[in-house]
Amino acid sequence: MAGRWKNDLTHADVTPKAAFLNRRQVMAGAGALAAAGGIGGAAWAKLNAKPSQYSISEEPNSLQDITTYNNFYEFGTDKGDPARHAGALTTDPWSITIDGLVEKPGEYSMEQIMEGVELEERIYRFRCVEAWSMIVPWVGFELADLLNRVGVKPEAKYVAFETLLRPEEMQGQRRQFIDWPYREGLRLDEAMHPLTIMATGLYDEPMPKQNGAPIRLVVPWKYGFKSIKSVVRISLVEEEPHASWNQLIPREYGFYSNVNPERSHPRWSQAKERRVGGGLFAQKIPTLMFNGYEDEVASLYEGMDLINEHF
Ligand SMILES: Nc1nc2c(c(=O)[nH]1)N[C@H]1C(S)=C(S)[C@@H](COP(=O)(O)O)O[C@H]1N2
Ligand SMILES: [Mo]
Repeated sequence: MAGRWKNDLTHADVTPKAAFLNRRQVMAGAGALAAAGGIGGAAWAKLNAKPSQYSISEEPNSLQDITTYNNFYEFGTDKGDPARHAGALTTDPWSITIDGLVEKPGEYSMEQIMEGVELEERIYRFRCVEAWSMIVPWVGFELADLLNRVGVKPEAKYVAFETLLRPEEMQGQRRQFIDWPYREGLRLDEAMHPLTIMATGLYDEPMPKQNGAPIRLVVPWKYGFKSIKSVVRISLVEEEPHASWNQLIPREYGFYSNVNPERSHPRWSQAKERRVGGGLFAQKIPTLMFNGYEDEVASLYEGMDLINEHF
């Protein structure tokens, strides 16, 4: 049996989905095999992420879709640019500066951040503001875990995030249409919500560079641009922080940017979305309130006008 389960599956594998399903079966059977002396260690399991109650049961997009159709403007604005150019990014060593209203500010290396962290697989819907969507099997941990480790001071109301600024490696940063570095922000309760993760991988492998290696935010009930990639700074602050798209075109991209089929973008409807990989003639599918996470997050916005005021 061991011979059937190859441990060298790569991104270029025949069908990424089949490879993924194989690996899941392997992981499920691994304990039994190891006990029987069949396999000495989980050599194939790269991240060994545990399943999560927060995963949805929809079938994930292929690794091919997820790694070749990207928005990462630091590497260009074409959907294929990140896959072409993000290889230039040095992701090791890496550190995140955590500062502002925290008990233990500092520059934390990736190793320190990952110390004792139990990675989970989170299969989430991912909905871009441009009205396309995917299902992504992220691997990561709750941002709340990290924030609790550094200790959030009571005055903190928001969390600000920044991407790396390194135009030598990020060729898109040599053009100044975004005020680099890319920045995003969340209200503290949004940041502490269990659905909000720092992702360090997908398909049980380390994060591909075009998807925001080595560590990026994922907030599944908000439009994709809130999920900032390749994070190097997390600041706990009192005031609503600067967010790149909100600052660039505030009329179109609100600070909250919760997925909302009832609030059109000024230039297009948000009622439906195109599932990437569905083929040219696939029907658009209805967009769900809070991207399908309404039961979990609607209470965060009670009493707020999400159409005119806090979109
Ligand atoms: N630093 C940075 N983060 C970013 C972006 C970006 O251009 N730069 N694009 C955002 C947008 S618009 C989307 S839709 C998602 C895309 O994530 P993906 O390529 O992993 O699907 O990343 C978001 N995070
Ligand atoms: Mo996006």
